[in-house]
Amino acid sequence: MSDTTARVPVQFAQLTGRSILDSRGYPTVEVRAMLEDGTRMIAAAPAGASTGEHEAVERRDHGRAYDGRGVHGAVAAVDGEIADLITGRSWDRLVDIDSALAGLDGTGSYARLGANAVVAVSIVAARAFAHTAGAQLHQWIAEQTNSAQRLPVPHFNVLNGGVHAANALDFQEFMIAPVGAATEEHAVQTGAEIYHALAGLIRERFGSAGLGDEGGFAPQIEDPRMALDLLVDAITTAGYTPRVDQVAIALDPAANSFYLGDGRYRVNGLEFGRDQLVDYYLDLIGSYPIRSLEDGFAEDDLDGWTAMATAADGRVQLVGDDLYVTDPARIRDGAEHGYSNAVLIKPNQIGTVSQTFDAIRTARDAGMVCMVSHRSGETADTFIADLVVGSGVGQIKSGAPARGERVAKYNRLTEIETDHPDLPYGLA
Ligand code: 2PG
Ligand code: MG
Repeated sequence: MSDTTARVPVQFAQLTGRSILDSRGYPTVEVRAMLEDGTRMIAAAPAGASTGEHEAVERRDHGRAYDGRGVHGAVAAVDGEIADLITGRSWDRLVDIDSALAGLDGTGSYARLGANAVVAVSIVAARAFAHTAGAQLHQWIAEQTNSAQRLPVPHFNVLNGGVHAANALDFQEFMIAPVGAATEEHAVQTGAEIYHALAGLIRERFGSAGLGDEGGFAPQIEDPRMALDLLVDAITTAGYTPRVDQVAIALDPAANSFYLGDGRYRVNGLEFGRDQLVDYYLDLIGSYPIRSLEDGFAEDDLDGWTAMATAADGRVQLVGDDLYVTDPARIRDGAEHGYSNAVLIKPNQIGTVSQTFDAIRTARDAGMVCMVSHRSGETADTFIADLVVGSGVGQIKSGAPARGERVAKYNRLTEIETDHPDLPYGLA
């Protein structure tokens, strides 16, 4: 973990954990802190479903409750060992707390304390440092990461498939990105209007559709092209222009979930070799206004990543999510090998806020861009909204423009814009 500049010391009087429900109705960890001056703050851990093999490890109880997904062990770690470590002394820097957490855990993956406990503690600590410095969280993050603040292009996940939905669509996420909007407020309005137009089209064509975990619709579609046609129609119906510099499309196929091994994939009932999958993606990119492709290949199919990067030759943003798991070392390696030109940033994949800052710095130093991301299991915590503005990376995905846990982030972005109308909007 790299160094950050010294700030006013923070003293925690109390640190406690609690089990709360996430957006899927499974337990997750909430952490409450009280500072010596009596100020209280709170943070909660999100939870993924399509997780990368190398992510920091959540601690689950594996008992009878909640299908084994209880978090009482993780909460007990916050109330016990972690509170003992953090309370009753003063801390100069967040990185000191985060390093101490890594040391206390001792596993290198937070498997012992639980990454779900650690990330919530680290986020609450970040809030404490911002508060003590008298700064808004996004401003404090800008200072810590030495960034120019920017309001990001939201990538609204409006059609869901893969492991996030019960339909037959193999690709996990079909997103719309109002790249050409003038402001965050306008971007949010654009996303919501297209979402409503899409609801109408789906009602007309399919009668009804379920929802996926991220609030996007999950109609009974199998063919990714049908989903893309729906998106283009919805964008036009809502009165916007489907174009990479206006309302663009972004995909997260999350290819781990349809990887057969040995460079082979199954999409829409068809089997593809890695070169055929490259051609398939290039064909989609040529036919639709797609600006971004995340996890188009499985995390351990590095030849697939290389083939795609070579063939795309910078014409599209290629985002590594499961590939990098927000790990600075993996990002560095990806940059050296040229696997992708972009990195997905999820604090709970790596475990602490300081390591997340490192991941962003590493990507930036390597000339890669970043997109900050929620998880499919979320809470009302809005940390990632401040993270994306403060780090100035210019892109976020937080699901559909509907459902409380998703709009909490978008509403926080427009709140920041209301308070700071001078901040620029758009891609970095
Ligand atoms: C992803 C994420 C978030 P999950 O694959 O990018 O959209 O899904 O949180 O299930 O890993
Ligand atoms: Mg992903």
